[in-house]
Amino acid sequence: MKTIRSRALFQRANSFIPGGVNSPVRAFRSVGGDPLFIKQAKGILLEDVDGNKFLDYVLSWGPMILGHANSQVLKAINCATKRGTSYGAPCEGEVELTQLIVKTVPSIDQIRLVNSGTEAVMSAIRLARAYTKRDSILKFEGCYHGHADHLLVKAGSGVATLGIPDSPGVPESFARHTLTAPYNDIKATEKLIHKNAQKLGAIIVEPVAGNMGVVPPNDEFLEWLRMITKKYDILLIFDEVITGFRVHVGGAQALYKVIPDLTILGKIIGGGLPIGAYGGRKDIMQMIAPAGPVYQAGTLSGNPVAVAAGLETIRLLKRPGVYKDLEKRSKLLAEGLGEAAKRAKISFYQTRVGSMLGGFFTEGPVTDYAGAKKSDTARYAKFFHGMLNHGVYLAPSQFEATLLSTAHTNRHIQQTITAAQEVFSKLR
Ligand code: KE4
Repeated sequence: MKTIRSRALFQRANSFIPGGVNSPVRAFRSVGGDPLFIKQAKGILLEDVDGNKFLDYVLSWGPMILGHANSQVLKAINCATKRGTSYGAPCEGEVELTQLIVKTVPSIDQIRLVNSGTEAVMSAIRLARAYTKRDSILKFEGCYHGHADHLLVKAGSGVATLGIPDSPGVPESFARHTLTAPYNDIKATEKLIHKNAQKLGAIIVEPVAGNMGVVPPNDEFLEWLRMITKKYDILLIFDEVITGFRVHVGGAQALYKVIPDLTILGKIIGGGLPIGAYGGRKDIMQMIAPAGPVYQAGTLSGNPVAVAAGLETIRLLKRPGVYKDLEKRSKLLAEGLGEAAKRAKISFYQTRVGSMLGGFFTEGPVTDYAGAKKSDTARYAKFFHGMLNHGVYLAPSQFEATLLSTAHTNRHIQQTITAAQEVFSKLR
C-alpha cells in the first residue's frame, strides 16, 4: 500500500503537533506504523491522501452512525452555515435539539449542551458534588470518561493503550477523590461503597464499556448499581457518549431499562461536529448556572451548526426500522468474523451490543479490564494491519470498538468477512 504522502504529512505534523496528532489514539502507537492521513470520506468509504480506500469501522469513534457526508446532514449543515456559524446567543436549533433529546432519552428532564464529552463529564461531576455535597466519585477500571484530571485514574481508551495508569500532571489530591472498582464486579464495588458511602457523591459508568474494547454489563450489574446508589443517596451517572443513540435510540438506559440520575452524551448528537451534553433529573439540573449556583459555561456551547447536524442525525435515526437494520447487519458481521476466526483456529473472544462490536485475541471471557488486558495486543496489531492491507479500517487499538453505520451494506460486510478469513488464516 502506497503511503508516501501520509508519511510526509506525518513528518510535518510532528514538527507542529505533539506526536503528530490531535488525539493520542490516532497515532497508531499501539498497533505500530504511521497513521494514514484521510483526504475525504463518503458513506463508509475513507480515502487517504495516497488514494487508498477503506471500509470504515471507526466512524470517527462513533459520531458517523449514518456514514460519512450523509447528504441530508450536509444539507442541514449548509443551511445553518448560510445563517452564520456562531452567535454567542441562544438560537432555535438549541431548543429543538434539547427538546428532541429530552423526549428520547428516559433520564433527561433538562440538558446542557457543551463542546465535548470530556467537558460534559467534568461539568456533571461538579454538579453531582454540589448536589450531594460529597466530593468522592467512583469509576470503573477500563472505563474512559474523557481527560478531565479527576477521571484520569486507571482510565481506559487512549490512556490504557498508552499504558499510563495515571497521567502525569494529575495532582494526587485530585486522584484521591476518585475510587476505582473492577467493571461488573458487584462484590468489590459493594465493599468500596460501604467503606466510603458518606463521602461518595457519584458513581459514573459506561453502561456498555467501549474503551477497554467492548465489554457489556453482566445481567444484574446496572440494576444493582441503580439499587445501591439509591440506597446511599449517591448519584448514578451513565456515560453514554458512545452508547447514546448507538445501542438504542434512547441509549443503553432504554435498552437495559435502568434510569440514571444524570446522563452524558456526545459524538452522535453532534452528527460529526464538536458537541457534548449532560442532562438528567430537573431538580439536579436546576442547580446549573444561571438557574442555580453551579457554574459552567462555553463560548461555542449549543453552536447553531453543530446542533443542526445533530438534529438532522437524530431525526434520521428515529425513522422506523433503523436500529432493527443496524442490529441485523451487526449480527451478520459478528457471526462472519467469529466463523472466520474459528476456521483459522484463532482464539477470538467476541462481544456485541447492537452495532458496537468487540473482539479480543484471548480465550475469554472478558468481563472487565483485567480480562481485556489478557488479550494478545501484538496479535491485534497484526490483525489490524492485515485488515488495513485488505482495505478495512478498524480501530488502531485493541481497547476500542468496531462500529457499524446505516451506510454499511451486506456487500461491505461480506467483503469484510472475506478479508478477515484471509487475515486470520495468516495470523497463526
Ligand atoms: P471527548 O472529550 O473525546 O468528546 O469524549 C470523551 C469520552 C467520554 N466518554 C466516553 C465513554 C468516551 O468514549 C469518550 C471518548 N471516546 C474516545 C474513543 N473511545 C475518543 C477518541 C479519542 O480520544 O480520540
